[in-house]
Amino acid sequence: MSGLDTIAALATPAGAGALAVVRVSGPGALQIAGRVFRGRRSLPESAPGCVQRGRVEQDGAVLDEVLLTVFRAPRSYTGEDLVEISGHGGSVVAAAVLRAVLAAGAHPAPPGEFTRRAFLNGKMDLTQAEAVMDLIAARGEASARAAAGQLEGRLGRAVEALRGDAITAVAHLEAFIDFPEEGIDAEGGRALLERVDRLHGAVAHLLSTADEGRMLREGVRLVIHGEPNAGKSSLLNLLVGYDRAMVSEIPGTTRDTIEESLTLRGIPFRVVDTAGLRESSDPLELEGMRRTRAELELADVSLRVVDVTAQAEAARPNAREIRVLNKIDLRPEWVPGADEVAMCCLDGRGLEDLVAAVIARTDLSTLDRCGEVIAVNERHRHCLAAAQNYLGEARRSLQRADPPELTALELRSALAAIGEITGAVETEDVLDKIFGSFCIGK
Ligand SMILES: Nc1nc2c(ncn2[C@@H]2O[C@H](COP(=O)(O)OP(=O)(O)O)[C@@H](O)[C@H]2O)c(=O)[nH]1
Ligand SMILES: [Mg+2]
Repeated sequence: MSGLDTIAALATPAGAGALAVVRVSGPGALQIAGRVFRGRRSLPESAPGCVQRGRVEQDGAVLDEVLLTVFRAPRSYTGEDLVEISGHGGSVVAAAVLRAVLAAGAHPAPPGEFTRRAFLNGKMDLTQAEAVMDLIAARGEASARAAAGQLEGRLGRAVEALRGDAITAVAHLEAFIDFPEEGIDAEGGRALLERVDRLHGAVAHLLSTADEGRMLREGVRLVIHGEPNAGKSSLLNLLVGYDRAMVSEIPGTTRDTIEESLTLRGIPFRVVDTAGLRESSDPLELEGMRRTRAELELADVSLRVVDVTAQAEAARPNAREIRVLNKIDLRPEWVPGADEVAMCCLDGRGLEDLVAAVIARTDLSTLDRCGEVIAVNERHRHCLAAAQNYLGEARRSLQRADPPELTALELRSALAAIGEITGAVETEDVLDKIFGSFCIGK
């Protein structure tokens, strides 16, 4: 689709609601909306930011009474002329308004097209465009706050700062390339090495937020495991608040893993109940146990459920594991140790302690912190990991005292990988930096 098309789509969810908003964006937005809208003033002449009441009509029939808002390029979400038609939120009426706009000359917008145009028109960088999607998809308040921070530009600014440093380093090297007879002197080499090291550290720091980013976006993987009959399925049911998994006194009831989504104190989780681990020759149970082990490999936090009435097993310390001493109602004298929580899944005793312990293990402990957190996504992680590799190569190249062209090659690759995060183009910037900060003509 060319950028010159005018696109339209329903911006609110399908179904009955108070309002439905049809968005129209592109050079023909006002003309097209003007063909279906009957208000006091003609749309193409209306002032930016103006809201008008009127009717949407098609072939002389009134479809809806609406409020229409006009945004003029470049001061709109997409950076193009944009019209928002706010009508009644019935699925039939909203679809009819959209059809009328399409019949008047707009093209149906593909998914994400409004935000894609906002990026192409420089209204936001790529991390902000991604944050729009994250904010909409957020399943917990913590995720929403982190996404709002990214939308506001927090990650974009951090990446731009990295890029600025990388550009300076490249510019520094370019100066040596321009005067090859002099080579990189010892002091210049040391300064460059320090700069590359700092950059490497900053990239590593951003990279270290990838786990938090995944947990906030996809949910923390919480895996419940333990011996048969310990009360694992009872715990899952207690956490999700309804009888999701079958519970019985027959060991081996849960054969397959069962996964459910839930939110605890604003943090999204994916809770997995698993088949108990024990000696067995039943092929179905063996497959269930294989799945249990596979889930444990992926767990962010695991809950080892122990039946306090059964033989106590030796505790194996594990930073990501919490021991749940279940059936405490049958052994009220039992006192939990560190990294242990006493529970009764029948009446929910200990649940608050368990939730607190789980959240403490996620590193996302407080919502306030999530408001400040920079948590990169998988794409950013990929770019940062590439940048880290190139910076490592650049470092080795400097230490070997390679010709500056070779080191510059690695640094430029790092710069490109970093620039990919925000969608920036780097070559012009490098040239600007060189001419701006070095006295090449000297
Ligand atoms: N007294 C008592 N019984 C429990 C408790 N939690 C689970 N049970 C019982 O223990 C049995 C096994 O529970 P289940 O959740 O199926 O265990 P799983 O095999 O680990 O999934 C069932 O009969 C439950 O009702 C508890 O806290 N106290
Ligand atoms: Mg079970």
